[in-house]
Amino acid sequence: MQELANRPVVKLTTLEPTGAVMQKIAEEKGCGTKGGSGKASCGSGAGQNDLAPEIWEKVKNHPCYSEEAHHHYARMHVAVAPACNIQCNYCNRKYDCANESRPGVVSEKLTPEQAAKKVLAVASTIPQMTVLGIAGPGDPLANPEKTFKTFELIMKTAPDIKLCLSTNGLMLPDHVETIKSFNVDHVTITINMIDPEIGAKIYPWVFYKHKRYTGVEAAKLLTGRQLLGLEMLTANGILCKVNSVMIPGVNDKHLAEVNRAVKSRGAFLHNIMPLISAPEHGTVFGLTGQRGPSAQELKALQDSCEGEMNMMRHCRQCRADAVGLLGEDRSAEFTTEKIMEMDVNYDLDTRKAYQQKVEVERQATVAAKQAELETLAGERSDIKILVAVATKGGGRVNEHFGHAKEFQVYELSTAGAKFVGHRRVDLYCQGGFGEEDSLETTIRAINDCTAVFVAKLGGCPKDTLKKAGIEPVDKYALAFIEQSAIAYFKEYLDKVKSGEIDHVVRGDAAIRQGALVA
Ligand code: CLF
Ligand code: SF4
Repeated sequence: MQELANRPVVKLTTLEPTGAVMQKIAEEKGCGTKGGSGKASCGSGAGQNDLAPEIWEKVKNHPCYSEEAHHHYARMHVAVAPACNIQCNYCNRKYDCANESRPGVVSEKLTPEQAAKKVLAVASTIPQMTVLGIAGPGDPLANPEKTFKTFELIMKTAPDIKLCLSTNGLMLPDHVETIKSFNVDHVTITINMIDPEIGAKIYPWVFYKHKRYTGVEAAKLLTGRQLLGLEMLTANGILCKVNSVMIPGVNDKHLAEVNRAVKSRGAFLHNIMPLISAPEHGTVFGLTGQRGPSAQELKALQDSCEGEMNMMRHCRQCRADAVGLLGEDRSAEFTTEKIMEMDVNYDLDTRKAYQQKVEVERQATVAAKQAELETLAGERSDIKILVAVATKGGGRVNEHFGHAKEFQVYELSTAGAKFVGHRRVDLYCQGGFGEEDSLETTIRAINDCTAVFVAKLGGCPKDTLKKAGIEPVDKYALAFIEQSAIAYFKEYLDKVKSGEIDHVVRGDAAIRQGALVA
């Protein structure tokens, strides 16, 4: 602890990109523009061979910072930070909403002591839980005492768990030293704009040093503090991810500029997320009918920014009390009432042994993908297709169609299989019978996909999917996703070449907005 507290903190005072310094930081992180392509070599899809060893060590078990890790490792959030110091037009902090998965929603607020107990309970039940994040329901740095007290308790009782923080960035420059002293290696800043005129359409007010700012003045203050905080963190060797909410007609065209600005300041990863906006959320954007992007609009923006920097595409826009693998939510198993009755046995050796087994499975996934990729060697084709996959984790096709709450989407090409997103859906299976309305929303959600891989599905959804032009595929049940996807693509190409099928360019798909029907 003393040793950590003595680590020097680099302070920056300029808001301008710091050129050579930032480039060096970026290069040390594998994020630079080496190779002349301008393409960053870090990011969500990057594996062990793409990153410097010290960076790989930091990201390898973090489900948000490594796409590969998110199939195998879990995170949890503790809702210890209720207050916020700004207002975003897409936010409404809600309590007791079991069916909603979006930031700001929680079922119960916790004290730091309750949070520390919860972490031990989860860590002993879910040994692959490697990261504890504080992400609300307000802003962690608008509640610094509660946030840092929680980190302090967890550092003492569960030293193998990585600490993570997600903030709007307003108070970040004031807390870099403390963040560093608690060994918080991963910080996310939500940056939706660097142009205050655009910011004024997203943030009605900002509360800073006992004064309320509005309009352009508020946005100017916020963007200055966010970029300064980012510079200070990266200069101190802390991995930073930037989250941006894509709001069509407001900041969608501007986010490429944001991408360049955060890259030049050493951000490790950029996560552009769709606006979630429905009237029932009670947000300004929900009530004014501001729409979110379609699946293809989001992908096009992420693709265009990927030329500059690798993009996170597996974000699930988690609740502030989420628990489990990204895409599953086990928070209901860990209410304060249930934790009190639990027999908590936090054992470091048991956790390590379990994680070693997870690593063996993970290596097998990677090896199977590599082997399958060789079958595409020498193939020449511009064809790209998307496939949706029903999975409950482990990198395998292991979920029934009717039980899927989301589908993972992979883009297949001669370069292999690339994770490009996920689509939330309503449960089709409603206790023994199929829900036709859910099937329609599922088809809308994966309408841009050529096929859907499932562990099992019934005759009725099979026929409806086929009619919609989506091929249901259950022959890869329990197999590795990427290996299966590459094998499917090879067959697809062969069929197109032989004239057995025509390649069809699929249309757009809808991103789920409302609460889940579960
Ligand atoms: Fe939580 Fe955020 Fe840490 Fe992850 S979530 S504080 S970096 S541990 Fe992850 Fe959830 Fe997306 Fe956040 S999927 S909302 S990016
Ligand atoms: Fe909500 Fe977070 Fe925005 Fe605060 S910073 S208003 S908690 S989304």
